[in-house]
Amino acid sequence: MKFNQVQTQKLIVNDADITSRCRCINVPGSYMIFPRSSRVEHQLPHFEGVLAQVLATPQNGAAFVQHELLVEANGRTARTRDDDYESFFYVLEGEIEMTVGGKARKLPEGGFAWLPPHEAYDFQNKGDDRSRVVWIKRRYVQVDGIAIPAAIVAHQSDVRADPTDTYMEQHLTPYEQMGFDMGINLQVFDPGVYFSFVEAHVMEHGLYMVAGRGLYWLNHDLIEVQKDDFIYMAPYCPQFYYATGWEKSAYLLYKDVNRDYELP
Ligand code: UGY
Ligand code: MN
Repeated sequence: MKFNQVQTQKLIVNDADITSRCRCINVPGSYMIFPRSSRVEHQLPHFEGVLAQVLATPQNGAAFVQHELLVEANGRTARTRDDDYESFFYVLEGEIEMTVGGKARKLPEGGFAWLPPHEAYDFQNKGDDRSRVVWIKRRYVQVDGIAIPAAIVAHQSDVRADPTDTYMEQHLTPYEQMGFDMGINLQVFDPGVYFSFVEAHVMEHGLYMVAGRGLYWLNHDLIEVQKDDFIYMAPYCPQFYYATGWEKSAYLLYKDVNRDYELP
């Protein structure tokens, strides 16, 4: 709460064009652009010293939940968690120490963890500075004959980068394995690189810009995006990315994968 209160006061004092400069866009059923400057935090049960910016939920049509957690110095899970959901954590800034299966691991910037449902875990920020952590969770869809994968705790630098037709991609969850229904990748673009076609697909996306800037074309709207923006894309939203600026741009992308669809 402190964070945005400070920002809001600055805008009120200095500027008379607050709404015309607003970059937050919500097109229900299609997409949402959610920059940090428009976010409001709240607390979640059983965390201490942690504020959550809620990015995607069933409230905006998503079949997953995505938060940005602001973990203050000494902020932590207040008790060992054992969630019904599968979870993915990615450190945007700072460091947390995460304990999974009784083993503590430091997760610095770029560190991540994927946890199957009911994997007990704790985390704590043992540093002096605030950490920022993306947390994505969803209900795991178990399939007869396909084993639930074991937890992964790693760093993005451990993961191979593969070229696609135009950009580089790292699978932080190895979703070429059918046990994973949560596809998480890092997509990295040199300036000037763009998709080779307009994508449209049933999978939804939670997209977090981690570096650089670009133009996102979403359902025929062209929007400038930059580091720290969150984008939600609904199923079938037509999408095209064009990397601009002078440095590489990159984003962390959630997509639902590897499962068939139920009929009503
Ligand atoms: O794989 C994807 O769906 C990905 N290329 N989409 C995106 O980056 N918007
Ligand atoms: Mn896509």
